[in-house]
Amino acid sequence: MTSSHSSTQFSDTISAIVEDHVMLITINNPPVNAISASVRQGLMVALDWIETSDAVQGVVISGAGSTFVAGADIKEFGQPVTEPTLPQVTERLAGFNKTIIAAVNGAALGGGAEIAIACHGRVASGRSSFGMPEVKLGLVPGAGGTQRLPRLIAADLALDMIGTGRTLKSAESLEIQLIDELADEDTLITRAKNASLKPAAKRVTPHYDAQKFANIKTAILRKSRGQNAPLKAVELVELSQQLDLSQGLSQERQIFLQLRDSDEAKALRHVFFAERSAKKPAMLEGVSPKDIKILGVVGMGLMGSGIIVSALNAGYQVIGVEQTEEAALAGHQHILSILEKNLQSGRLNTDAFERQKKALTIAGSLESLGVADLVIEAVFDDFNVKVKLFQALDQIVRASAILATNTSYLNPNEIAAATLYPQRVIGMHFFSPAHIMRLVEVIHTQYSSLEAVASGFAVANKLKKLPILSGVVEGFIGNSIFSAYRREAEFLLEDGAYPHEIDAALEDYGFAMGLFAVYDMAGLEIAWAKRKREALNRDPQLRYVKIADQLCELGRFGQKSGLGWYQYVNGKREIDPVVTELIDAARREKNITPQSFTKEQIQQRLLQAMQTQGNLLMQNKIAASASDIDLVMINGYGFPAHKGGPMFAGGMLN
Ligand code: T1G
Repeated sequence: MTSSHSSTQFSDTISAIVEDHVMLITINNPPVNAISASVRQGLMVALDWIETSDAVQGVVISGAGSTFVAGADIKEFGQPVTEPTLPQVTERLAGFNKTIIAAVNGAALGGGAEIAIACHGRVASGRSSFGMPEVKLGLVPGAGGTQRLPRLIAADLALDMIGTGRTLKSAESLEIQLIDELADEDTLITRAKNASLKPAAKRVTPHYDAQKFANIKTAILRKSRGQNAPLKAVELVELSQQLDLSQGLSQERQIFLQLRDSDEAKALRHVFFAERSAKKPAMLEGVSPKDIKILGVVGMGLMGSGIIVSALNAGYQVIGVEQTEEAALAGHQHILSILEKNLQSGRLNTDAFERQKKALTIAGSLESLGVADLVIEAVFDDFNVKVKLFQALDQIVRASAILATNTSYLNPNEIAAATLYPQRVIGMHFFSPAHIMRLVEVIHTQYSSLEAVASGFAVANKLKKLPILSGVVEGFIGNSIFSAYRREAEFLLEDGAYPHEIDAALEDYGFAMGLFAVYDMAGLEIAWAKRKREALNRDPQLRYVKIADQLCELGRFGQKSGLGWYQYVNGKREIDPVVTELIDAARREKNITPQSFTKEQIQQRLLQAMQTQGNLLMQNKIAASASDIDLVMINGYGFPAHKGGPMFAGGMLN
């Protein structure tokens, strides 16, 4: 402990100053004031000091910078535990003999929220937010949150926060009495100090709506899909209404320690840090992106409209272009309907709604794109159509402008090579619906300048997307792995498994929906058209399963035609004996004696297929890392995050 006449340092990350009989403790552990061992030790030493000090009558705890405390230091998980533990710190705060007020100056997440809740009162700024995101890390709050929060706010609201991990803004936190006072930035500390000089408020546990509690519980359990942490979160919040505080806290501790070392928690920690490292690709280190202000989007169909909505939401000026005025108007209507939905759902306030509408210009010709800094094309996925478009744009946009193709399967190298300035061409592969799906594969062609790639990456970040860099190969990272896993699934059909068995194995593993059910939902005809295009060049030596083609030849294109891999009776998915017979016939034709497969065997074969393709993508420098591949499959193809992604699940990152 070091002290100067003004401030005392209780550890590297904990400093304090005494003013007007109040000690103001600041947690300063950049970048987000995570609760490291130094923070815990510093807080305990500070409390020891205060306990014996007559000069101090009240205590205020706040965070340095724009974050209050973003929770326990996730980097410490998996390491040996260093005392004091966070539960010991929150226990001390809650039972302290002088009033302690949390001055919540920003995000109070996980252990950060638990520190604030263990304090005797909370004064927060408009910038503050509260969240218990532990379930997103395969955990439950482990420092009293599951027991103290349901005693501070209504238990149904506590269950919602802890079971979903959602973050509450300051207004809602005040409404539900999670905070006592809302202050603006300048008066936050003063008002907290005043509150700390009063006796700790006597709190009565608010009543809660049992029906709402039951509904929230059902929703959490339904969404958990094999994850353990949400189930434990529900269990602990229920226990908070049955046990006394200390019994509840020891239950929480036990369950927290079990979950902390679980595979689920390790997988979700991997995903957490994978997302952070994907933000800083080595290839773009030190490369400054262009300053993109005006975005052009050509093609205002489903994908184009989604991209435009994301761009408006991110504050860009947007020019939407369609081949004809009617098509442009239709696209405009669709975009307005999405914005109106966002307004009605409260995702947008009226000012933002009006601002976004004004930021969009639509046109029936390309001429209006001369002012665009970046143009993204989302037109029909045909090579000639895209090349003709980019060649036209070459004559319209500035030489410094960037052109991005949203192709899923075409070769961006060949598209770029056909333009005047190939170095300014990149790929930006969005996923449908583009205003909802987070993933964007940012494609660097053999010609792309690093500046162009960095600019596409920066735009995707500003769109609040998860950009992942990919080189050029057919289907880039996501679709090439998806093709490998689909192929293996079709091999499994011939080898003895049926679509419903494979889908059951995938849903058991944690996928929201099995592969064949997804197929039927998306429609079988697009992939069929692609297979027919490829048929001429297909290597006859390679194993090929004809069943999907046979389904399409029979006009079975999926859910919309009522028949696909399954039959849909009154919209309900059912096994179809016609498909079973098609599969049996395919086996007989190839003299394959069907085997029976366990769920685990099916899961392993499909995972192996994804990992093999993943390794190939890394060897060929298409994917920069295995964790990038995991993020693509989790955010674009429904791979369960609590398994960490195919590469992590394959032990390639353990
Ligand atoms: N521990 C360690 N490092 C963290 C961290 C944490 N809790 N949170 C962020 N970082 C690092 C991150 O890796 C990155 O590092 C840098 O900070 C900036 O993060 C007992 C057990 C706060 C909303 O789940 O959600 O408390 O890459 O890029 O976009 O009950 O970070 O620069 O080296 O994300 O501005 C619960 C996790 C923990 C919150 C800021 N807490 N963090 O977002 O920056 S479990 C959380 C976030 C817990 C207790 C339990 C976000 C953020 P680097 P960033 P951002």
